[in-house]
Amino acid sequence: MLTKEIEKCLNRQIELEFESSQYYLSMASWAQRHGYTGVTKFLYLQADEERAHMIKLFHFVNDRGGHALVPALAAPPTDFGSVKELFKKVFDHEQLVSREINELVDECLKAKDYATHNFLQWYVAEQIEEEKSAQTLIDKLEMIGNDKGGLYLFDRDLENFAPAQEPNAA
Ligand code: OFO
Repeated sequence: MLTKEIEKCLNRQIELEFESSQYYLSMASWAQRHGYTGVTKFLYLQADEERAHMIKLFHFVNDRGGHALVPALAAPPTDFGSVKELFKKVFDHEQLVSREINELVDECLKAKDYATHNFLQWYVAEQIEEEKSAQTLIDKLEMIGNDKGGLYLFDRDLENFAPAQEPNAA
């Protein structure tokens, strides 16, 4: 059974995954409007993944005797400046999520809730992958600089992007 405090923390994480999904969806829309087909595809996939992370939490909370709540969300930003700025925002956002997951893991240890602690290890592993993937894309964009041909190839490469295998289900 979840304690009220851990249930509240997990619902906060649900909100954050939901927010991430909406954020990436808004980025996908921006990229689509600007004709970046590869970036668009990547971001739609990312938005779907974040939604799946949220649903996974929903099931866990309800299975453990809590009540998973659908949060009210503020609308995400709609303008992302450039592809490089956009991916920097993705990286910053993923770092924020990692910090929140770490806090949550810490709360579980304090509450001696080892079941939730164990469940959250999947998210810890997933965050490592997501930070790495955002950092790799930023490194490539740094390399490209202002070269439009380079940006074209970057976008084309992302069209063939296959998301990294997610960690095994907890
Ligand atoms: Fe939910 O994986 Fe990142 O944010």
